[in-house]
Amino acid sequence: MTTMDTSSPLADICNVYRQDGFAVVRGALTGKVLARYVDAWTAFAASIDGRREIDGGKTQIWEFPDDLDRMIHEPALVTVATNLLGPDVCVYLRRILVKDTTYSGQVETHQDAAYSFGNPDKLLCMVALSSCGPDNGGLWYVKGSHRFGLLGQGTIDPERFPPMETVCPVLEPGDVLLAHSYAWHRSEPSRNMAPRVMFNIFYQSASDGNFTSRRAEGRPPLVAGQWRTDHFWNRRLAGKIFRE
Ligand SMILES: O=C(O)CCC(=O)C(=O)O
Repeated sequence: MTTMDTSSPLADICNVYRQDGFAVVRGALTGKVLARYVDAWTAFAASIDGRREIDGGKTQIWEFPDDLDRMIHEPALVTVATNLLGPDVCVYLRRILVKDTTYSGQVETHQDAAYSFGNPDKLLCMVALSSCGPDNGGLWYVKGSHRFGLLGQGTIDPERFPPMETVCPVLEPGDVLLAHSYAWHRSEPSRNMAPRVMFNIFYQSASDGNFTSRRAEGRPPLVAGQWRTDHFWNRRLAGKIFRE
């Protein structure tokens, strides 16, 4: 397994991201900031008491309190996003991806760009709120796979492509896995059922007003710069755009 240089400055991390399609920022959130989010998750998880929607073969939590949602504005994350996407950045989606004793299944190799809308140049941030690794169903990414561009929906068979290394970065709370929305990834069943909690934010250029949110939002949250569009579409609340 490839290990990342934990002392890389942001520029180096961005270069690894461009080269491999993913990279890790160690300790992006630390101290009281991190503790606030971990506590907010712990309180929220207790309040929903294991009740989760299994959606698309995985546990995705789309609705959660503002004290977790606030993470989309964290300067450490927004700084990475502006470095990779330019000065004007908004949020395409945010959700919490969980594996634990309630759900511990696997997700086959795919790319997220095939399931999202608007500009595919989206930056996925997976902020670890627990330890995440191969033993508890962590994410495996295929190095360089983003270079094949948009392949469409469904399971991708890496055997049909030239050999590429697949790695499962081990994350500790506060670490962030960055990934391009073209990057192929999968997750294996949890072996030890220890909670694997990732707060997942998709950032995109603020020239793109497509988004998906269950909140009553007319436009996605702007986290840096200014709007570069006045066309907004919340796929989840606004419904289908095609006649059947
Ligand atoms: O939660 C997981 O293990 C996988 C999630 C994922 O790959 C996705 O939603 O694109």
